[in-house]
Amino acid sequence: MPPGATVDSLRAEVLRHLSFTIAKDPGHASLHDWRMALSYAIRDHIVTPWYASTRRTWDEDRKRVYYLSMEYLIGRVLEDAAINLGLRDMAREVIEGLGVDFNALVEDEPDAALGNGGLGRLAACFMESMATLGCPAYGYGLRYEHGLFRQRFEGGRQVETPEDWLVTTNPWEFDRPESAYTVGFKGHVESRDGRDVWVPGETVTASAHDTPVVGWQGRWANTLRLWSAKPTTLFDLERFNRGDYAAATEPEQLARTICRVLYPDDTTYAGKELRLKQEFFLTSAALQDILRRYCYTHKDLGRLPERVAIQMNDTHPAIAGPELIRLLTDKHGVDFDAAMDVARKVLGFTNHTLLPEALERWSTYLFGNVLPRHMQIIERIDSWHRRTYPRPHFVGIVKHHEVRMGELAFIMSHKVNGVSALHSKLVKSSLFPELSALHPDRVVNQTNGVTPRRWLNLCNRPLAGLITETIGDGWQADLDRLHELEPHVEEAGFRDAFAAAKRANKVALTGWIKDRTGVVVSPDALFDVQVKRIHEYKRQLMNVLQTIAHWHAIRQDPQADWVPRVKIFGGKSAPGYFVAKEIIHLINDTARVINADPVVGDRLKVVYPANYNVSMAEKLIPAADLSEQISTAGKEASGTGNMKFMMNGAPTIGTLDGANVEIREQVGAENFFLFGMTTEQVAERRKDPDHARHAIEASQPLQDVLQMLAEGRFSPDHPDRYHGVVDRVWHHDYFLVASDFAAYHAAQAEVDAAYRDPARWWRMAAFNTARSGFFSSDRTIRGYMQEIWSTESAL
Ligand code: B1N
Repeated sequence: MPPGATVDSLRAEVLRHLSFTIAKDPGHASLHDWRMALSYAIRDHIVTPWYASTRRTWDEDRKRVYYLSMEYLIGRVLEDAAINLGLRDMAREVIEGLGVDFNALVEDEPDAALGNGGLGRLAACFMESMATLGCPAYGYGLRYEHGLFRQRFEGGRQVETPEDWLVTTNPWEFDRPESAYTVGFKGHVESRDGRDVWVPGETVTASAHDTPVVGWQGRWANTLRLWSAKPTTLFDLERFNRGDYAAATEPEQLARTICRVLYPDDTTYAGKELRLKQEFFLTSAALQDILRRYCYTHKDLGRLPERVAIQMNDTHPAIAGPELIRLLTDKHGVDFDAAMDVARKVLGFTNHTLLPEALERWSTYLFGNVLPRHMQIIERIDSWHRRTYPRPHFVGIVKHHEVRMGELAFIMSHKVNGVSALHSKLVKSSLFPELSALHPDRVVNQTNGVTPRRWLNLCNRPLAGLITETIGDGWQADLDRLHELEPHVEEAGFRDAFAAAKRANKVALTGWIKDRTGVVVSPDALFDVQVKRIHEYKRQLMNVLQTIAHWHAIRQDPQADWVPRVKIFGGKSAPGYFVAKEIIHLINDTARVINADPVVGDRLKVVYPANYNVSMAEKLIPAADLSEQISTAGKEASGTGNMKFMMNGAPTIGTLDGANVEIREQVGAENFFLFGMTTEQVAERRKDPDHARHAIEASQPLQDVLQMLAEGRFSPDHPDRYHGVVDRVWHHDYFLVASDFAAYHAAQAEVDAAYRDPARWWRMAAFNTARSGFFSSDRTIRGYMQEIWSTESAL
């Protein structure tokens, strides 16, 4: 808690902001006004540690980490900042004392949704952990005017509407118009005095907006610097005077489009010119800012790696390699070989997916048009690498008239990392086999993690309270201490308290589900949750097919001893991803039929609240009994939702994919519902061209489900709606839904058996929490600091 902060002083600060910042009197203030007043009052307490951290970093000439990411999926800020400052309970008391509903005030804040899914949320967790650990760092990103679209269902179909988080003032950002840089596009390259000079055809100005990120207990704060684009010249007065009004506003148009909207695709690559411009805009502004800050106190750019580490979050900012070379050579007169040496010591690259459809490659035509000087530099890097590391069949950066951003990022980095043990192994062996052979020490692993401050302490107050009661305070910043819970797991009293905490969260969620979806569910049922982006490889389809099989079995024998279940789905599809949208429609159609079935009643309900986001995750995950992590082995690079469920005491039903492998290792095989083929078995299985047919013929439940779908049981208004789905399972089942179905169905029966035995179940659940310490993003960040960034904590 900040020294001297009391309920009285905080109340006075809130009232002062209400009067003098918002200019409202308490009798006429709206919920929004109160939220703004409290946000400013809390923000004031961040400024002191923020300023102190920045000062210390300058005074001690510390190495800084720069995290470059096109996405930051932050969620709400107010409660997170308050809890880290130790002011949350005080804030609640102040606000309730003023006659305002604190929960409603917190929920009035829009989510900052500047990301699609796991990759963006990871960046947000990393920012929080770097602040908690006192790692001097800046996050660089784009200040999208519209974050990830809002999802609605119309007749069960996903409909997207624009998101509008900046419509009301964002109290967490500070505009820094003095930190501005020019970013160019297009044009041509000229030779002047033997040096190549890029003369851009278009320019925009990048202008900074800073958000402080405060760590646990307010001991350190870093900066998230988001760029917005401004026209370099307001408009072309000469053209305007000639009467060419449209052309006169072209610079404004370009600037407005660049930061207008987040690309809503997760793990697909579109190849759009605007996306390339966004990526270069972020990267160039960030690098200019980094070099300016370095040159403020240092002269020798050769020693940049001693003070600067830059991490590329996937290939999206991989243009950082050539841009750094350009700035060092063209602007600062460093020679090419020296620049290559510096760049490669400074840059690190994290790969987040093996899916070929996500790997960025630009046509040399488009790339050369938008970034002509960078195209030249990339060709020079490519031939430098071929010369320096000769190899007979080498795959270079430029091939078949395409620039491959993965290879570029690999070559320009001193370390390349995957995001789970399995994924990093596959990065080495299947994604970059040639490059890994040439650079055997380059690929390393850093298994993902999540911040326990938001994903346990903030979102699950009942469980956080129980943990503190049992092992004392301090686990929030030292999550391995959760192991101290293990001896208590054998005590019935502790297990009862653990179950009671879960029940409190489930009761709260039932009310919320009723409000959001109209469906009444019982907190006595097993809450089975699959929340994540909708994608074929994540196999929500397998989950819904199994739900139908389960429904069918209940109907056959309604009086049997069924464990009541609520199947909870959440997630968005990319707007253009037809197959994923069909799966959404199917889940909603299935829910409608099952929830209205009087024979089944409370034994099975299906709910799919629209618009899954960070704030919804904070409600669903603490109330989950079972975590669905059922991707085709080898496809989910890591997953981070899986870690949040584990922390909150929900055992996993899952495949040996991504971080599931390590979750199972940590929690013990007896506390994990494993099923399905391994990565190797998946490859083997695909060799059988009739794998799906063989699997369907061997499973009566699956046959029945596909039959019902084909007959239109879930789409009576449009009986052939799911013919495409059925046909794909039979004939184009690339993600092996059919082949893993029977094992999944059997594992679900295992779950029921475990749930029937409360002592067994709560033991499993509590072990999940007790053994989740490894998945703190603090552990991940320590790994990056030691093995990639060579940097130390300033605390
Ligand atoms: O990154 C997460 C992982 O936990 C997930 O397994 C992985 O799927 C996710 C292109 C991506 N990989 N690639 C993306 C996002 C946006 C985009 O435009 C690709 N997201 C992931 C964190 O490591």
